[in-house]
Amino acid sequence: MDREITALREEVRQRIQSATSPDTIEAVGREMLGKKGRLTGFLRGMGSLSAEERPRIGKLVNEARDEIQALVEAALAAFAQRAPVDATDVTLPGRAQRLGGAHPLTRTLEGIARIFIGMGFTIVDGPEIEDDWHNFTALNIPEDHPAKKECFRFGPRWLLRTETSAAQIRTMEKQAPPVRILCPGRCYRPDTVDATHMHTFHQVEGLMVDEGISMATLKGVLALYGRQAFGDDVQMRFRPDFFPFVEPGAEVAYTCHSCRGAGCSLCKGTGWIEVGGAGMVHPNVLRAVGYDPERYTGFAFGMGLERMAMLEHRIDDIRLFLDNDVRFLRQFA
Ligand code: 2NL
Repeated sequence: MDREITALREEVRQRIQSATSPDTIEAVGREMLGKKGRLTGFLRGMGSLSAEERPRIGKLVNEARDEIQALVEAALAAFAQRAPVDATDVTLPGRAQRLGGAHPLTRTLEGIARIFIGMGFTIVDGPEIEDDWHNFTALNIPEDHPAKKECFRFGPRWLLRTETSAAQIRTMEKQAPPVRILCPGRCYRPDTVDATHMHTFHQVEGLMVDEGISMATLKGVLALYGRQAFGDDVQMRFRPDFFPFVEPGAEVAYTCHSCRGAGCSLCKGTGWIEVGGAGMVHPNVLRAVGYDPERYTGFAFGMGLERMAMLEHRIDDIRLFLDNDVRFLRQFA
């Protein structure tokens, strides 16, 4: 019995030392000292001892009980003193919260859209997965045109739109003139990627169709846009250009907003910045959407949103817009 009591004391010492929670310590206390506890069991078994043995063993059990009780209490007190691991240090300064911001393309688009909204244009969107008819056929693009091969196709009918004109065709199909819409959106072309070409890019196209719309209306609207976008003293230049969906077609440029026409690195010394193309909507396009070209005329224009943002911020690589590297994006937020 002596040895058993000594072993029990040793076991308690070890278990309390390795205990990781107050609950475990209390459990050890109950296991030893409770009503049916292992140490209490020795007291019950004392009836079978001789009269000489009884006081000696009784003393041993009492000593063991006192030690276990003291160990349990000391260990519990130590736990109570220890700071909880997840405690909050209320004296630490708070973590700074970083504010997000709009993507530079979004900001450039907002600047363009605000000007056209001011002239009565409505913003319209369309699907990025288009069919051959809306993306090409309705736009007077012939079946053998190379552009029809320069696109991401899902089959003979479906493709990723290569321009936002398709959304404008859809608007005209649904709505009779007058039409005055601005169509910004994501477009896709399988171009070889470099600093100025990206497979995924954005266009902003505008369309105005009504009775009596002329090349003069087009020049008036784009001159007004130029003045509001680049300043009152800006000059606009129209040069003949060809797009299958317009006739006549023009390339549109403004005097460089950086050097005011004197020539600098932004305009490559020419004094002019080309921002896009425009023209009078081709009668075949009007017919394709069910408009009578004898009654209605219209103009359309298109510009590349990335190019506009690159000119605005002197960004030299179009790929940055899709990288979503915060070190780039943060500079515009
Ligand atoms: C450019 C040139 C252009 C159009 C887009 C258009 C749309 C319809 C009908 C006729 Cl629905 N035309 N869009 C017209 C001329 C030029 O874009 O350089 N874009 C980046």
